[in-house]
Amino acid sequence: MTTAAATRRTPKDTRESEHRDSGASPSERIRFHDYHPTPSDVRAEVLTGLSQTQKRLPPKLFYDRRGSQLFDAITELPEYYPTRTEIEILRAHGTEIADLLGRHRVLIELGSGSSLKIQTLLAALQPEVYVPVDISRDHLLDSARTLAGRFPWLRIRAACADYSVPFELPLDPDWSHLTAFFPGSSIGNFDPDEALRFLLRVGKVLGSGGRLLIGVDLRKDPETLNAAYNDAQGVTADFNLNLLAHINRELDADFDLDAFSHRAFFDAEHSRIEMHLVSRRDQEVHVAGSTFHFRQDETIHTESSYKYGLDDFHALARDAGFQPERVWTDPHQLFSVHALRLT
Ligand code: AVI
Repeated sequence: MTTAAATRRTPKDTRESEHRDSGASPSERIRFHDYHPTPSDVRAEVLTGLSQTQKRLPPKLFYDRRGSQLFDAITELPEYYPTRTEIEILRAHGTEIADLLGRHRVLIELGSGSSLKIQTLLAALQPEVYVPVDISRDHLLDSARTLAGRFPWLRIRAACADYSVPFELPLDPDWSHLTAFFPGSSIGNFDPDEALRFLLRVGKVLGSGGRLLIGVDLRKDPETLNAAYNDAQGVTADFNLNLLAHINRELDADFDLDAFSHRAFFDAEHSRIEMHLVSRRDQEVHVAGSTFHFRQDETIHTESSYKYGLDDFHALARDAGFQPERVWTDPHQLFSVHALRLT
């Protein structure tokens, strides 16, 4: 099985605008492919989510430009341990990771997160081509430019895409031995059945022998988890509320940000953090021509962030056809990085 054909969308859905940036030479090494969801896809998803008994909004809508900046700020908070712990693991075991993965032509990154992580990996693996995939166009281009400047030998094929649904990637058919990096425990933002479907899709893209290096947050005491999603500076609250600002702008909605507040808590039964926006009062909100009623204290579920045991994650990976090869953790067992190989 090769490349993206398995997940190709119909031409009608795919609005690809490939171009080489003109100007300075780092830009000449960047090609940009736009498979971003259409406004009507977003509208339908938002209207459906707000029509349910437990109102929901998809977490991918956090990541407009401001949301991506707020997420970057979250990764530097003292309470938010995942990012710095994952970076520590990648640094401490970088040589071993590079030896295991080997040098391949192509490195795909799903959800281009902190540029520190990918820089460590690019330096270790030295691929010819780097394929970052992210839903935030601005963020993707900003980081592609930075990396093209830092790694003069690197070609970049940036894909603006929503990887939470079947997605296409700008891969050449003759590329083999693909390696993908899915950092930051973004796998935890999928419900378990979605996580399985996602891993199956990634497997199809990678093809036989392909490898996935994936960061997974581990189950731990509720105090540490609750603190990580309720930081003292309120950055996570701003990140959560910014989702409403994004919808106001994108879907001509009139959410009053002062009329909602942030709530996050660990649900031990499902082993997940749940993030919600809580309506401070009875109110009506208009979104894309539809009216939604909120009672005081009614919530919108905006994100789940699942925390795995090592064995649970291995079982999930195996169900998706991956063989766990190695796992690295930090001394406090806060976070894990897994090398998986497609059998
Ligand atoms: C991107 N994702 C893995 C983050 C998480 O921890 O689930 C998003 C986040 N939400 C609140 N803080 C960070």
